[in-house]
Amino acid sequence: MDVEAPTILTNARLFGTEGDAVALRGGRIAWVGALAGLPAALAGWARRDLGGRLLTPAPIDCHTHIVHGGHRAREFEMRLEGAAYEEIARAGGGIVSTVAATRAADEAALVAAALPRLDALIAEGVACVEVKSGYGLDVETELRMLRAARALARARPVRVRTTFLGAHAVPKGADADAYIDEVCIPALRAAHAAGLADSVDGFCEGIAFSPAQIARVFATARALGLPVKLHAEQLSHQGGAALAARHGALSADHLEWATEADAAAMAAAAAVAVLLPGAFYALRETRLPPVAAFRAHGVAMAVATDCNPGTSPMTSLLLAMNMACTFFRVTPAEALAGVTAHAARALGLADCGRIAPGLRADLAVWDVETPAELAYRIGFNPLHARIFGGPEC
Ligand code: DI6
Ligand code: FE
Repeated sequence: MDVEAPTILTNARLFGTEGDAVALRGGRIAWVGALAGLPAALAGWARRDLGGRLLTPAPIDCHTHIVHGGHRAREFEMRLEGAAYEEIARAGGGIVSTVAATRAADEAALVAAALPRLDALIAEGVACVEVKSGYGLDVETELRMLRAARALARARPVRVRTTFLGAHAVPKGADADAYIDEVCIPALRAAHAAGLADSVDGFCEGIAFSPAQIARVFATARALGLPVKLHAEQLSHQGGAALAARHGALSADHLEWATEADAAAMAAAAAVAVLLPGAFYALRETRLPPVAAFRAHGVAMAVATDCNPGTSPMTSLLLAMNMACTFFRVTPAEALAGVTAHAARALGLADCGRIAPGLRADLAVWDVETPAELAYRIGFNPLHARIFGGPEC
């Protein structure tokens, strides 16, 4: 929907705030309220009647790996034949097989491969996507992935936040400690120097990196002034959530093996719990993230696709919402807050994710009557219109 000129959206059902009208100007939300109380100064603005449709903040996918080479359909078949994810990873498949495909792709090829995935997200109204590196595992390819991610924001009307994930896997034949010190940290410094990283992530897991190794990456990130986040407690309990909390992380993600104490530590650090039900589904996990503990301790919960070629080849945030409800028992309203306000927090963004004056006019209009309808249907996209505030606003 084009809203270049000052416009008032009327007859809307608003999610997360009172009123039935929203005024937009210059890519920002100028006013929110009941049309009956419209300020006189706005009386002459153009109006657009939304016909009673639901108006929400545009969804934000706050955890993706959409930039990568190749695919892992063969690994999918192997898992169906009984192989475990960790087994495949230890045998040289898994993440490191995507590393080979990513190293072989130039920047244009990475962008071309990512665009259909990005377009699928945009088709569901998504206005902001986080994109991680982590399939290069050498300085040159990690930076190329981040450049490709930045290029996506020039190719489509969408905002991209980049995350350096050099500590994603140990390259074939390498020593984990040596890799962290000799490749990962220098790559992080180079990415920062080139202005390519908005935040820093790691994979704290038995098949990846220990809390001590991640702590070295985090120390560098903090010294560079970059916020951190962490893949934590996905396949086992390693102490990643507590580590993330100690480092003031924006978020800890996955968290199936997180404990009540982890929830308390995350609450104290105001870290968001990013739930990734696509990976839970694809790996046929049974261990549930401690949603009740997150609620009890007041930990904000976000929901994301984790779109990646191995454990979550999913490009639907609506489906992630449905899975978060069905598998994890979050409520539909929590799922919607999880892809809007809490997703923004997980990225450290204060200018989007809510319908409030001054924020970006990144909005989605849905052909539904209630917020619950968004999470309830499976494989159905009720987006009526998407409003993107623009790259510069
Ligand atoms: N956790 C994930 O879900 C992805 N990375 C990670 O650390 C999986 C990445 C992959 O298997 O390619
Ligand atoms: Fe991930």
